[in-house]
Amino acid sequence: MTHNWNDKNGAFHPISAMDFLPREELRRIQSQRLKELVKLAYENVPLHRSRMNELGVTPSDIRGIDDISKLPFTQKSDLRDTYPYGLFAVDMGEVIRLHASSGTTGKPIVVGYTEDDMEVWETSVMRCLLMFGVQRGDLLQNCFGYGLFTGGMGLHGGAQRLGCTVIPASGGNTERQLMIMRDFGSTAVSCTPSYFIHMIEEAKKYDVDMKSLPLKFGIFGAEPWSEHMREYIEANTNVRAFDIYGLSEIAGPGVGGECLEHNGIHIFEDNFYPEIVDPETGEPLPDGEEGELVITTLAKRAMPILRYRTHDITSIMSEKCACGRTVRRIRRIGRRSDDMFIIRGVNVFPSQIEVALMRVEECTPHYHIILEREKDLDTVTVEVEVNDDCYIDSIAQMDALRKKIQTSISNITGIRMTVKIVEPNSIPRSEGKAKRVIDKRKI
Ligand code: DLL
Repeated sequence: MTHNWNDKNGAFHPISAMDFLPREELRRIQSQRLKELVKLAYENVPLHRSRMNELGVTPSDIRGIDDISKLPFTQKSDLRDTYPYGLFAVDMGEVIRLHASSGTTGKPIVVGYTEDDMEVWETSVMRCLLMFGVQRGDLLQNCFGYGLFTGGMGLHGGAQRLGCTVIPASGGNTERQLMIMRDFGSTAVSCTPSYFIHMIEEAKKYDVDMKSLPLKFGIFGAEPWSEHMREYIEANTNVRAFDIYGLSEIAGPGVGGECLEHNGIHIFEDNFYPEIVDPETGEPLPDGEEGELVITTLAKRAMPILRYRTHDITSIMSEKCACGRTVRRIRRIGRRSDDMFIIRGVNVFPSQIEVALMRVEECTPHYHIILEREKDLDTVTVEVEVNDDCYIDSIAQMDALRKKIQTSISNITGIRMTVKIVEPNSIPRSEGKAKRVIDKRKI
């Protein structure tokens, strides 16, 4: 059988062969990798071993990929509780990179990669880029943030491996981004979709005609976005907009991406095995049914992750894709099963804001988080009540307190939020689970 390597866009690369394997061959690889992963995790990570022992499962019970549902789940709280390196399965001497992402409270969660893990990650990003049609010779302006966030370095590594010219622009300074885009002749851009829409708006101000730029590919992810946003982007630029999915705990960007069909996200399931479970019960659901995405890292060694509860709500599309790839797809992620929200690509948990507020003695635990979209950029306002005995009798004192709260929040979340001090008892008290987040954005 000949594989449809070319996938209409002419991008041939041997690495993409993994996207087109016959299903039985893929399952054989998955089974082999799962067995090795479980052994590595059981022998080297106390948390995985004790969880498996609790369920009465040993590595020898895992004979193939069909046995995956016998394994325990891993949650974000497990990364928090073993902070920073408790889930690592190898000596630190083998770990050549660390990244971090938001935890649910004050501390981030830490992820590590061996040299082989970096290859798995970067080749997965590369497979995404090839799927989009990006090739050697393309100039990728990478506006994902560089630093502990996986977005910047992840796209960078994959694009460089492919042989693209990478422009490590990182996020922010839109005027400069537009200048680079025009003067350097970027042919591809990667960033959050909301930031690119902001760039389109700003371009009018700086007299940059987006349609006359050589920019052809838009690589967007790290936050939910809609078909409506894609239409807006494609109508106002010459960019073809692609979705890229990923999460730090599993690798970073490149867990999956869209092909030219724009009908779901192909998951590179030789490296990242997807399952869907009922978010309430954790029971596995069949392909096609909507539930919570659970991912197992089949090929990572520094931090092997068994059945990670992503909290992303989607379903698996197992029908054959017209592009010829055999790796299954998931529907685009539109919502989550927890209260995490994403602001300009940064994950924020209400509990982080609560910790920040509690560090300011004048604050009470009564607060609201209001999310809005102004001029295509997300904004957050935190409304908080202060203690009755907190005496504020001048505007200067009020400003100083607001600033103190703002600093405390940005120290933990990395995001500047507007703070509004509101009258005591003005925030409705709830008998059940308090509704902290009021999301007024229309995504
Ligand atoms: O956002 C990794 C990434 C960087 C993906 C750049 C794509 C591009 P985290 O900061 O750990 O990692 O956030 C992961 O972001 O569980 C989803 O809820 C959300 N997310 C990521 N990509 C998408 C997407 C990076 N394409 C969390 N569509 C995930 C919708 C997305 N949500």
